[in-house]
Amino acid sequence: MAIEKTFVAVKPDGVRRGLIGEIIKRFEQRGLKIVGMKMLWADEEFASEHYFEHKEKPFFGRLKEHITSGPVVAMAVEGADSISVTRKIVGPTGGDVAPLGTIRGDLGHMGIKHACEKGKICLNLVHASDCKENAEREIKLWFKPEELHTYKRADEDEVM
Ligand code: IDP
Ligand code: MG
Repeated sequence: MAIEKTFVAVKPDGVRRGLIGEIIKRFEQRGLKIVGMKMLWADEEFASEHYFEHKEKPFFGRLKEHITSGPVVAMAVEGADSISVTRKIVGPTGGDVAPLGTIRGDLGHMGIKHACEKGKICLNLVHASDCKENAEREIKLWFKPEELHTYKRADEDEVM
């Protein structure tokens, strides 16, 4: 078990649906620590950098269009194995296949396109880094060093 930092964002569809608090709660209640947080509206160049691993994908243009369509709540999330734990909390990419209990499974809205279909971007509310390399790269992209904080959660001392 390693203490890691990872990057999580409430995407514009999550912000527009009024789910910022509900989404943040899921990470906090699991014991993860928010060590950086801000709202910002990415432009196309920034979006290209964030999603650079998808630049050859047919949906790259639509992906950038979506992430730049409104403000994003960006977070640096710290905790034991936080990269894999946040991915578990978020659930698989398609909201239609994501299990109940995950953010995408619980909050996927049947009236809004949340399945990953060809030619569409699935509106799945949240982003979470998928590996250590991307977590480090994404935190560096979204946060200045002085925007990341070190503090103790009250429950950290409760562990025997
Ligand atoms: P992830 O967010 O679960 O890590 P990625 O494969 O990194 O999924 O894709 C980034 C985002 O691009 C997804 O969250 C989703 O919004 C969108 N996306 C991924 N694959 C597809 C697809 O096949 N069709 C439509 N949208 C997709
Ligand atoms: Mg991804």
